[in-house]
Amino acid sequence: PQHEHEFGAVVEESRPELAKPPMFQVVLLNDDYTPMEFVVAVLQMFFSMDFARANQVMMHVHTRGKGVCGIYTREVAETKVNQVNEFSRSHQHPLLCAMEKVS
Ligand code: TYC
Repeated sequence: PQHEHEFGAVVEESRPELAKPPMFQVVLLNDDYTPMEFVVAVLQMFFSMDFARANQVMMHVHTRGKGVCGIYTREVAETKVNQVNEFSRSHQHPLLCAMEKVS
C-alpha cells in the first residue's frame, strides 16, 4: 500500500506478491523439410539464442521430435508462436511452433 510521509513524500511499501501467472513453453516440432540452417536462424532471431545454443536446440528437435525454445507468460508465448509460424510460412517452410502450458 502507499503511505503519505509526514513531509509529503509518497512511499511505496513492499506488498505480498500476486499469484504467479500461468507459464507456457514455446516448442518447435521436427519435420523432414525445413533446412537446419533456417531453424537455427529462427532460434537466434526470435529466442535470442547464440549460434552454439541454437544449434544444440535444433539438433535436439531434429533427433527427439520436439524441443523447448523458452518459457513465457501467455501473451508473450502467443506472440512468439505467431511470429515464428508467419515467418516460416513466408519462406515456404513447414516448420511448426506451438505452446504448451507448464505443469
Ligand atoms: N529435420 C530437419 C532436416 O533434417 C531439420 C529440422 C530441425 C526441422 C528442427 C525442424 O524444428 C525442426 N532438415
